Amino acid sequence: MAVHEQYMHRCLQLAGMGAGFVAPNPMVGAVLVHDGRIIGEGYHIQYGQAHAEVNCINSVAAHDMHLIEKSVLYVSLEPCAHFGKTPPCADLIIARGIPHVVVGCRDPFKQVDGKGIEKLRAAGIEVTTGVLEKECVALNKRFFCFHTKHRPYIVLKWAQTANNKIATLSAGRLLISNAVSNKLVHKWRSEEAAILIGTNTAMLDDPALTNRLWFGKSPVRLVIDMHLRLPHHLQIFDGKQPTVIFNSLQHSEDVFKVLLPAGGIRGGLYQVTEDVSMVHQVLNACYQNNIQSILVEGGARLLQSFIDEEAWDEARIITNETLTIEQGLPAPQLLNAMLVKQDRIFTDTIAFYRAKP
Ligand code: AOF
Ligand code: ZN
Repeated sequence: MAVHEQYMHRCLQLAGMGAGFVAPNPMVGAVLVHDGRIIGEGYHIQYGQAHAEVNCINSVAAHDMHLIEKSVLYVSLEPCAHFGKTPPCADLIIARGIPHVVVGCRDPFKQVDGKGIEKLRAAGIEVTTGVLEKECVALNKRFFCFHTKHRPYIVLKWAQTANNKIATLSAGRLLISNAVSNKLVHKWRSEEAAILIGTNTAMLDDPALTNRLWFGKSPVRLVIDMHLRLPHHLQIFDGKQPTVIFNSLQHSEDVFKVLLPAGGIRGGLYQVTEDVSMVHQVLNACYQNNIQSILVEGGARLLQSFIDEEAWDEARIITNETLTIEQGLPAPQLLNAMLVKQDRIFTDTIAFYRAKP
C-alpha cells in the first residue's frame, strides 16, 4: 500500500471510533506525520466538541512540537472553513504552519464544500486530495446522502419466510427471525437516527422499536397513522423514546424541536396531507429536522412504496429458510437492486442489497 493510503487508513480507523457519538456530524480522523513517524493522532470524539484536526494537533508531545511545521497532516474529510460550534480547522492548520495536507474526501456540507481546500491552497499549503476517497465517503454514507441528495439515508429491513411471506394477516406477531438475527436488528436500530413503521405494523405487531439487545442509542420512532386510530396502550407510546405520528388531522407544537444537541426530539403529532406521497412528506420532515438516516421496518406496503418511489439506499432481508406459511402478505419486491453480501445465521439468511446508482 502506498504511503498516503497507509496513513489515510489510520485516519479511517480513528474516525470510526466516533461511531454513535458524533452524528449528525461526520466521523473524521486525522494523523500528523513527520519523516515517516506519526507524531499526532486525533478524531472527532463527540458531537459539538473539537474536530479531528484540533485533537490531532493537541496530541503532539511537547518535544515534537517544533516538527509540526515540517509535517504532513492526513485527514479523512476536508478541513472545515466555517465558524460552527468550533472555529475553522483550515485556519488552525494555516496558523500552525503545516506545509502539506492530504485529504480523503471533500466535505459536502454547504458551508464547507471545497472552501476548506481552497483556503489552504490560498495560504500556500500543498493539498493532495482524493486519497482512499471511496472509503472515506462510505464511512460517512449517511452524512453524504443527506447533504448531496437532501434526504436521509434509507435502510429497508424486513423478515420473510422461505415462501416469501412477510407477516400473517391475522393478529399477532409472527416470529420469523431467530435470536441472533434479532440482536443484529437491534444493532441496526442503534445505528440509525430514526425508525419508521406503518399503521398496520404498529397495530398488529405492537413493536417497541427501541434498541434493547445491543449497545448504544435507540432511534426516534416515526409512525404513520393517518386517522389517529392507534390506541394509546401500544408500546410506541411508552414514552421511552420520542414518537412522531404522521397523520392528516392534527399538528402539535415543536414536534421536532431539538432539545438536546445531538437531535433530541420531543415527539407528538406531525400533520401531513393525503394527496402528496407519504414517503416524500416523511423524508422532507426528516430532512428539515436534521434526521440523517431512517430504518424502515415495515409493513409490506410501506416498504413497497419506498421501493416504488426509488427512495432507498440499502435493503437488508432476513429470510427464515425453514419456515413456510400459507397466509401472510407477499414480501416486498426489490427493484433496481444489487446484492452486495449474504450471511447465514442458523436458520436465517441475511441478504444485503444496495440500490443501483
Ligand atoms: C472538520 N473536522 O472533525 C469534523 C468536521 O458544528 P461544528 O462546528 O461541529 O461543524 C460541523 C460541520 O463541520 C459538519 O457538518 C461537517 O461539515 C464538518 N465536520 N470538519 O474539519 C472534523 N467533524
Ligand atoms: Zn473542522
